[in-house]
Amino acid sequence: MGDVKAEVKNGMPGKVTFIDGRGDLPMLEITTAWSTAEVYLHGAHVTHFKKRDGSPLLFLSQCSRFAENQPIRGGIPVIFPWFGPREAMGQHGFARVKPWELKEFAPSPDGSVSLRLRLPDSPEASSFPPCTVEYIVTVNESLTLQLSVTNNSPDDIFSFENCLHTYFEVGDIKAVSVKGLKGVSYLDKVEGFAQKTDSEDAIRFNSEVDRVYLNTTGAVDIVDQKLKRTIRVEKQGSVSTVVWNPWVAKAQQMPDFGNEEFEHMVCVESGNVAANIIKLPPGETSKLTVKLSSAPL
Ligand code: TA6
Repeated sequence: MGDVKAEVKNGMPGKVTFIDGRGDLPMLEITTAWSTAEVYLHGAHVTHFKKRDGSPLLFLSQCSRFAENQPIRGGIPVIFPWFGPREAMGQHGFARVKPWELKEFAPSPDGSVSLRLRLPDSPEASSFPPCTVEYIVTVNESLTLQLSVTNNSPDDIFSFENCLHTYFEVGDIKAVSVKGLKGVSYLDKVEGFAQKTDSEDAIRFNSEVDRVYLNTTGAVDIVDQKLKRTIRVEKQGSVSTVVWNPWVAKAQQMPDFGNEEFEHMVCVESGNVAANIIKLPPGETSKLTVKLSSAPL
């Protein structure tokens, strides 16, 4: 394992260090002038991002597993090629439990660091059209993620869902409001996928929330009165936003999640799911890009 540095204008080189992470899974530790981040090859999973002067942006469960074929609980699970349950194939696709290949890492002249990862072929992938799936993680003052899928089939349309299922760290869920989804229609999973339209200025949390917002391309703000910050989620190539907090009962049902941890996380996820499923023609590429940034209140 080792370090890669680069001479940069701002005097602070971007650095990538390869280490054995939790569960001895290969992990890349990234340091820039502004921030630190951690990325596991397992699931191409970003588990940590923190600005020098701030609190961690991402929530990671103390009870998370770090093991082959198991999803990591927290950070940014990469959901592909399906979202939610699928008969005999498990929940939320296979990309999040596969070891991805590191194709490239580049500290760039402005001090940012980018990683490019590729999802290797697998038995599970054989029931889908041939495709190339890559993920670029860029770390600087903010965290930018880009999931691209190219349909390599000569003549089949590739229908798939994708989602960056981000877990954000919050000070106290009861002091959090999520803004940017007023007027948007959603499927309420807590009420059997009932179709609704959000009439509230902001989502507030005092019970389980599990909503799939459809046909929405706007940015979402997570306003945290306890940590005195706003996290902004900006996206391109995504028309669905999912908002989730398991609250008490669901938290107790999840073996890889602490009973009280629902108080310190909220998921705001960006992708294309349910009725927004992607239908990618042969030879074409779809790109899902998400930029995560934060600012003091
Ligand atoms: O994105 C929200 C959701 O679909 C919830 O319904 C809940 O199941 C969550 O994902 C976590 O799923 P997981 O398979 O990681 O336990």
